Amino acid sequence: MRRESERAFQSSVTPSKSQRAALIGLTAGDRDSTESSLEELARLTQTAGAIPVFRILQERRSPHPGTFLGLGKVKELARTCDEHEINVVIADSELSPIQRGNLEEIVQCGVIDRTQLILDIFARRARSSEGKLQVELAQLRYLLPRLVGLGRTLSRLGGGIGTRGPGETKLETDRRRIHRRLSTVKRHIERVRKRRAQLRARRTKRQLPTVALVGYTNAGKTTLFNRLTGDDAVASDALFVTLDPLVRRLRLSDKRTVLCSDTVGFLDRLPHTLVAAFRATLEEVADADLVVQICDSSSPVRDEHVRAVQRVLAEIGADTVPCVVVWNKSDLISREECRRILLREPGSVCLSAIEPASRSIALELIEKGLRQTAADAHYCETGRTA
Ligand SMILES: Nc1nc2c(ncn2[C@@H]2O[C@H](COP(=O)(O)OP(=O)(O)OP(=O)(O)O)[C@@H](O)[C@H]2O)c(=O)[nH]1
Ligand SMILES: [Mg+2]
Repeated sequence: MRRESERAFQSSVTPSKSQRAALIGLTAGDRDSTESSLEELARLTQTAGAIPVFRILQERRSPHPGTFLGLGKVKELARTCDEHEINVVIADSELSPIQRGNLEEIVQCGVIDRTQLILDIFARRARSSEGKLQVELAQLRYLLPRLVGLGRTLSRLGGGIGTRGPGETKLETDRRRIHRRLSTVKRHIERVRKRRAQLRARRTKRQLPTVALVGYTNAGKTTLFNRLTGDDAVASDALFVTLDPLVRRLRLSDKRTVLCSDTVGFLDRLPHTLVAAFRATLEEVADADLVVQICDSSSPVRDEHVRAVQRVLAEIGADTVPCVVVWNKSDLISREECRRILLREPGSVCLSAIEPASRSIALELIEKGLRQTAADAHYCETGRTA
């Protein structure tokens, strides 16, 4: 029997280039960080296949309970949307069903929020059945409490961004069906999770240490992974290119073999439903012997990115795994800036994963990190085969 939501995935229409988006956000004073958040929302919008046409940022301590932006701003938004022939408004924070419904009435076009946009991108990117299941779980959990508010949005968007996945068809009219589907998906994921745990246990038995590359989306994880392992996984300037974890063998200079994994990128305010749904994938990270955190040194908000990654690591229980830091894309910053970073963060390295020389720098860092781990945990002498 074809599954309801599978059919929804397959029938989703790729948004045409003509889908035009307006971005809206609130700032409570720190304008710089809100603007960089809107900048990120614009990149996410492009990743989802739409064109971010204009942005409205309003200074407000808290969102208007009925319309998110204040009433005056909403009127301005409606006028500008009309002028620019906007098809979808995307809010930088989560919207309540009431806010969404009211905004749609006033603006007369579809309205989605940041979480829905990210879920949509994940739905688009998921390739493996495991990835698809995890995205579906996140979507169902997001949909369930919002069924009332979503009806109008879904019909109005007509298959554009934010409409991918379950919810387009009869799902929203039948909570029981969603619940049933939820438990089926959870069962499947549990099976995947057990299989992964068995695989990990087998690796542990073979005494192969694992190294997990983590970092903000677009930091260059896959580029460095390819450089280290000689693989040719897809690396690209779009966001969330990697969703399914990849594991490859990596030979260290002392001839030891370790397993290196590349995985889904993190993001500031990554929807909790997604983190929870991707738990099976992210357990790879929590179980690693060493985490290599890759940061884009050229990003003007690199410190925020580092903090966001650390928050997700804590959320998945990986914050106690020994960690080394790579400042990537050093070709885009000055030598002086590199020196400043390294002074502030001793033990980390600056490199450029697109340059061949980065391989030995990263390898040395990983070897040092593993030696440290070994020293701390009597790595070689004790318990890995226990
Ligand atoms: N200039 C420069 N660009 C880099 C460097 N490393 C990666 N890139 C580019 O940055 C973009 C993102 O690289 P990826 O390796 O796909 O990044 P990722 O962290 O795997 O991204 P996701 O899987 O989407 O989370 C690509 O266009 C790379 O070519 C670097 O050292 N310097
Ligand atoms: Mg990647």
